[in-house]
Amino acid sequence: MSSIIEDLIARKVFNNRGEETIEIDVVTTTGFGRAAAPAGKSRGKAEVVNYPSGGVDAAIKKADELIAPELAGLNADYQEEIDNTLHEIDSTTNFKVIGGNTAFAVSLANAEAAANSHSMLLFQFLGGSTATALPYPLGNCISGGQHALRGKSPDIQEFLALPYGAETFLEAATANAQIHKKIGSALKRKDKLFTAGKSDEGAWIATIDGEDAFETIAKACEDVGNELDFECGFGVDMATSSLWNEKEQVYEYANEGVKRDSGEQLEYVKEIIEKYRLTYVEDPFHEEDFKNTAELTKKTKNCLICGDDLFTTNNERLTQGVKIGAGNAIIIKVNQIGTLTDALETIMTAQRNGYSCVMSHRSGDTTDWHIAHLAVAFNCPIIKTGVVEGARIAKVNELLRIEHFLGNRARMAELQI
Ligand code: 2PG
Ligand code: MG
Repeated sequence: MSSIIEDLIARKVFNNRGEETIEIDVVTTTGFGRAAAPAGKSRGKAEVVNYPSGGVDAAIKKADELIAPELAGLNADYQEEIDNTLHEIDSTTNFKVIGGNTAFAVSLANAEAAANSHSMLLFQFLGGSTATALPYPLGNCISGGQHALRGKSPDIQEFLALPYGAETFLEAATANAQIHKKIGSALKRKDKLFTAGKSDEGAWIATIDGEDAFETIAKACEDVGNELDFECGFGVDMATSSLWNEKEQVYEYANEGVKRDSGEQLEYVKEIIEKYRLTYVEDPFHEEDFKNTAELTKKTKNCLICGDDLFTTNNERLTQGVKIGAGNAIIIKVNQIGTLTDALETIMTAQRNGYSCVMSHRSGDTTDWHIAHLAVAFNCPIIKTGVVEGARIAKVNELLRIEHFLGNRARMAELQI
């Protein structure tokens, strides 16, 4: 079997928002891999550049003219060499020339082509025989913030179920589906203007405030937990960089009609963690505020404090956070940093320092299911990938296939809350 790259094909496809994105095919002597890039709406400032100037068309041209000839003849098995070649071709630190999404799609398509060349599934190829742990699905049920209409729905971007008591992935996915459904019925009763509208990530959009959202998800998780007889926790992605008013140095909660300075924000987050027994809080402070994130991490128990915009899957930023104890969990979005090798470096730093890795989708996504494999391959205890909507179900269903494939070797990942 040989994994020598024979061809690389780039094309334009669309994501769930109808935005153009790049898809790459890698063809080796005996294998094939395909990957399409996702897109964020609440992007961190430290993320790599998505596309070169000229957008997806320019990216496709770069893939055809610069990347394909360089990769032809290389061995797809050597992921690091492929990813280093992408860095060399680009020559900037933020993938400004070829685009981070181009790097992402090439890197992932290459990994899959290598696995396929050896007749292996991606998670087996990357993770080896010990990759048998399934992640807990962190499922978005109610949208707010930048993922909805500002001021009309909760200021917090995502209200997420985390059924951490489930014994199998199937049980966990079942719980999330039921919680999502119950929340829909509750919103119908609560919100007179409810039209059963959903966000890009398939979470409900309603004209309710934050407190209503907390109470609704708390009740749904409790009820489903009782019915299924295991613990269903929940948490939030506060995505506070989009609430932060740099000039006034306050977080603006437009729906609530409240402004909070950093000290008040710290008190508020502590209060909601205790009041609603949150098990997960993402980006409780804006993306440059490592200090208050560390302060909060010190002051809370039994709750994951997770950095997304804070770390942007960037090893240097994570290292900076580790030094002062900012957070105890990290979102991994490969397209924030560009390549699989870069993301893996960050994952390894996280794991060495006891941070839980949360493999994540983007709000703009396709039916690409690679993150399901990455979560299992790299032993991530959580995957954040929504509950319903095609791009989300593609990942959930792929994890169900992996669990089925593993049979009695499958187990749930160890999650430390
Ligand atoms: C986030 C994500 C995904 P986006 O903030 O965590 O839920 O949103 O992809 O828009 O950055
Ligand atoms: Mg986030």
